[in-house]
Amino acid sequence: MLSDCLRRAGAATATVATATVVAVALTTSMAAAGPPLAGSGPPASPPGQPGQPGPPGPAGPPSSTPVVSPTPQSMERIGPDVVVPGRVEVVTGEHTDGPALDTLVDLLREHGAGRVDVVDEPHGRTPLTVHLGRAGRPDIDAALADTRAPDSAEGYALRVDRAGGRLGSVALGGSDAAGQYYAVQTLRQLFVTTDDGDHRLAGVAVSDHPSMPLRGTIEGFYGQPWSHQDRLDQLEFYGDVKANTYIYAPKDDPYHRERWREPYPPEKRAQLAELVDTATANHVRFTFALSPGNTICYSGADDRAALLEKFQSMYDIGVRAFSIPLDDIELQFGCAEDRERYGEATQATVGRAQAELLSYVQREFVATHDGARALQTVPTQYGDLKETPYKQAWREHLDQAVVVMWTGNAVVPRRITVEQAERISELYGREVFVWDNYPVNDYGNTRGRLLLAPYDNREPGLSDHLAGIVSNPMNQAAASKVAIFGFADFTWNDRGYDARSSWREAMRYLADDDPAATEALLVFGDLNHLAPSFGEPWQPQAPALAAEIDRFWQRWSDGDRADAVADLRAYAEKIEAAPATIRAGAVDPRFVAEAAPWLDATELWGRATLRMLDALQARLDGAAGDAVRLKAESDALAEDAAAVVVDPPVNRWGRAPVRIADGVLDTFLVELGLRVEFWDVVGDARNLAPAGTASASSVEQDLDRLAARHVNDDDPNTRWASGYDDDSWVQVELPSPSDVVAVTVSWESACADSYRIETSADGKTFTTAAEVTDSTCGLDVIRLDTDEPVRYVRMQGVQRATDWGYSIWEMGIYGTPAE
Ligand code: 14T
Repeated sequence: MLSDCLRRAGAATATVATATVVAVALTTSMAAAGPPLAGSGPPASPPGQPGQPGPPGPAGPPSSTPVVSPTPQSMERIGPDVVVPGRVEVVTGEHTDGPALDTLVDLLREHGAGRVDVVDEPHGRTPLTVHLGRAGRPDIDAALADTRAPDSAEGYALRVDRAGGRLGSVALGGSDAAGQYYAVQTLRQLFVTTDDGDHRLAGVAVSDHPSMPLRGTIEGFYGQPWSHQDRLDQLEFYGDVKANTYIYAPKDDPYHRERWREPYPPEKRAQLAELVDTATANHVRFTFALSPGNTICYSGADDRAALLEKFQSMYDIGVRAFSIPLDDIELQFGCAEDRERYGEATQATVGRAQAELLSYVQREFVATHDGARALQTVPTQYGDLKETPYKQAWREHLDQAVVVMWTGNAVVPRRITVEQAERISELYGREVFVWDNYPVNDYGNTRGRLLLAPYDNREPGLSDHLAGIVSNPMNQAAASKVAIFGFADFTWNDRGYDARSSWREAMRYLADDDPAATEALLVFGDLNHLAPSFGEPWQPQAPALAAEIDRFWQRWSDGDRADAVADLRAYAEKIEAAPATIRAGAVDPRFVAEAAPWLDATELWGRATLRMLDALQARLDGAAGDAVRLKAESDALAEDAAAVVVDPPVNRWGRAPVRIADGVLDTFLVELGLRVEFWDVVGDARNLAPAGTASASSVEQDLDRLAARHVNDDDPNTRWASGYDDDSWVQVELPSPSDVVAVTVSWESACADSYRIETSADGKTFTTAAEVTDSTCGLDVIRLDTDEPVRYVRMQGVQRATDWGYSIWEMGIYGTPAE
């Protein structure tokens, strides 16, 4: 339903009836004012991490302890920083991990060690010795002193100590190879460069291990799959953030889904082989997924053989993890053989056929192939918590080793709780693996959006009940890193996770530690904060900006107008400047390229805001003519901003207008513009609608969450929706008769092809104040020219744009109560 009406957004022209529809195609739909965020404040130390300077010592001045992401399970300052000298000895052993050693040597070289000697025995010939290998090796144990080495998989202990050696020693002990690699990844974040350019390592002890065994992403979206270069870049990134899983499952790779039986052509196969090698070098498990569900004969010998053959070809290039997702298919049988064996297709029979196929692959392939990990799968019922005959069949017939995925209690869940995790474990008879549909932007409500909000609303303690969590990311790979960084942090240490501080760290990572670029990314991320779902958004749009705007109005109504304007100007300047700062060179170039249309729009919205503040200031200074001219300039900039489109499209929704801070910044500019234009009429009054009482001809399915009152509740996250009828209406009764100069209608995707704005003094006789036939299906601004004060303002539908009813997030009524 979304595509129908948004197709026309941006193409609106003004129709003159008794009023004018402003043609600015503000493609607003929804947003929410959220709580202020710590985004622009100083970084908070995540729980369990010291943020205070360490004790001073002769080896170097105290530094504040660096923030390490993912947040370690335990990290403490044990002494002063340790100088990195020009020559360092790295002691290795039989079990030292290759990628860990390579990364370590590179890091030391980048941080002042011109010469790195890799040795088998400690010689002590250099002023600093680094020990790398399995915990338990005598030299490592000695250098770890009392720092405990965890024995769980992927765990490690790290100690940077002034004692030992002339300058000190560094111990990196892993419980396994991956643990060693993660010790080095933590060490990477402990380098401190002093003002004189000297390199030091923070004197800390870390004892760490992941809370969840499976962490990473599933490339599982519809639309253009990631490019080969995207994937190589992602795998390196996963190594940095201690994610160990990448599941290859792009819906639109034909060899993955529609033509699953066919072998990959040689070039594709060679690329996959390179991905496998790169994954291995970063301690990531390349997991190959095949989705045969649309055409497979579950019990057929030929199809079973074809499946194993495809897996074998992947095993041959080094793949050791496999998945068979069965999502988004019909529960039916495609061959007579299945019907003969299981009977007519029902939840129970198809469920059993699927479970038997999966058990067969686990038994005949996984169990017979050296090093292969447990088979993974996605059930067809992946997004609910109901007991069904399907799930019962899986419990009864699915091999206990097979790992089952689940997306939460919806395809895009608002939250995931411990209680839900316990319930789904019972239903599928094992700990499940979460396929989390964030920040994926392949469905209608994500049209025109980059999803840059932090990963949030997943309950601490989930690690006690889950096999792991993976992110289904956006078609834009590098922009997905903002969210994936949070996933990596949460799955490593769910109890230590803080969404806001992790978000800041994600931006710092993308900005290569550049402070100005980090701040610019935080401002930009806020403008792209809305996280949609199949229903209402689960994360609000632009919470930091919304808080600034709230403050503005507060001060405005307190009479502190000049300060209100000045303060908001400072934030608008940050918005306008953010794109140039992001493009200045420090930020991941892939991110910059993907975000280009959103950066363009951000700059224009920033300029439109500054120009509107100029207009307001001019009006405050009594320069009415200047104010009107500046307002017109702002309107033109806003129109340009709203006209920026994503092109060329990688997303399933195709060419689309970009959405930035919608429902927050566009509505604010409209409100300021009306104030400038109708200065004498509007006076101090703001939107009159929230003080009124709404009613409607009907409510979709009589659902309370879609009731009329949501049209004027001042919450852009909630909406009214009508029954499926062209004649439906919604109205607001104002507290007293008022002179109304404009009405705004913020449409949800179920918008109108044509409608009227009607007014009434008594609620019985209505007069047409405007006829709208060119709705933006976004934010319509309708000026009224009423002779008499009105009490009622009604949106009277004429023709719907979709098969649904009419749906409006917010209706605004601007004017002033009559004398
Ligand atoms: F397998 C599942 F876990 C899953 O989430 N499957 C798809 C996934 O590929 C897609 O990226 C995601 C978000 O759109 O949702 C699932 O696909 C849909 C798409 C729909 F339009 C599921 C239901 C829909 F109505």
